[in-house]
Amino acid sequence: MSSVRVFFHDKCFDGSTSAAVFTAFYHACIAPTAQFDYRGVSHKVGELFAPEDFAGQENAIVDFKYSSDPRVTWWFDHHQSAFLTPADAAHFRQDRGGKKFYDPHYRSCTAFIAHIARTRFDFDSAPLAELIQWADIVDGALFESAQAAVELRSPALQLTLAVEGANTPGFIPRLIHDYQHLSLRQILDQNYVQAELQPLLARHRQAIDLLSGLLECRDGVITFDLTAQAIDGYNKFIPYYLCPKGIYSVGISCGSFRTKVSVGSNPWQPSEHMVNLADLCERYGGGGHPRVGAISFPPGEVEAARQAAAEITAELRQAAARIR
Ligand SMILES: [Mn+2]
Repeated sequence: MSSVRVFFHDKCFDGSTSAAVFTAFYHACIAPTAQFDYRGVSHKVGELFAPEDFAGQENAIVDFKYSSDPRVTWWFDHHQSAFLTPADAAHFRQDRGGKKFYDPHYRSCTAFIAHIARTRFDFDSAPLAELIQWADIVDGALFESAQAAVELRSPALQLTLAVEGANTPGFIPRLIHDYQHLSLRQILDQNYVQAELQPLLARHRQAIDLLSGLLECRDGVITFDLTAQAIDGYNKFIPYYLCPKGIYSVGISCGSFRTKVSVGSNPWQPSEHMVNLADLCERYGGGGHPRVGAISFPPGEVEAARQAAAEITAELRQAAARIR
C-alpha cells in the first residue's frame, strides 16, 4: 500500500480544503488504498522544509511554495509568490512529469486542484462542489457584506475561524478527512469542531464589543487605538461592520514584537478614486496592497506610531472628502 504525505498551507481554510480535494482525487484516480498523512507548513524566514520531511513514497505540496527536492512528486499552487528563488522557478519550468501545476489566476488552490483533476485525470469533483465554492469565497475575500464577513453565519466562515485559530494537533487533519464525506454544516456540528470554535467565537465577540466602544468615524475615516488593550488579532472587517459609511480605517495596535499601524479601505464601498494604501504606507516604511497596508514600529515606539497614524488619518480624510 502506498503512503502519501501532503504538505498544506497551515492555518488557512484554502490550505485545508486543498489537501482534502487532493486526497479525494488521489483515491479516485491514482490509488484507492493509499494511506495519507498531513503536515501544515507556514511562511518563515529561511528553509521552509527540513530534509527529513519528505518521507512519504509520494510527497505532495498544496497551496504552498514550490520545492525542487526530487522527493516532491506533486505540487499545486496559486500564490503570486510561489517560488522562493529564480532557480526554483526554472526547476518547475523544465519539469515534464505532469504532476506539478501552477496558476496564479485562480482565487483558491482548491478550485485549481479540482480543475486540473477534472480536466486531466477525469475526476468527478461534483460531490465536493460546496467545499470548492467556499474556498473561492474565503480565499478571494468575496463576502457579500460586512455582516457576512463579521457575523460568521455561514458554516464555512466559522470553520475558517477554527482553522486559523485552533492549536490542537490533529485538528486540521481530522477536518481534511471530514471535508471529503460530510457537508460543512455537518462538520460544524461535530463536537471536536465546537470544542475548538467556541473559545474563538467568544474572543471574536469580545473584539467586536471592544472596538464598538472605542472606534470613531469622522469624515469617512474610522480610527481606533488598541495600544492599551490586550487583544491579539481581530477580524479586519469589524470596523466597516460597525461603521458601514467609513471609507478608510486607521488603527494602532501593540503586539509582542511590534507596534503596528493598520490602514485599510472598506471593500463594500465603491473603489474608484481610492488612495493607493501600499504607496501611502511605503512613505512611512511599511507596505501592503493597494486597498490594505500596514506599518510596523519597534515595540516601544507607540508615540511614533500615533504620529504616523494621525498624519495618515488627516490625509485620508481629505481624500474621502473628494470622493463624497
Ligand atoms: Mn490559497
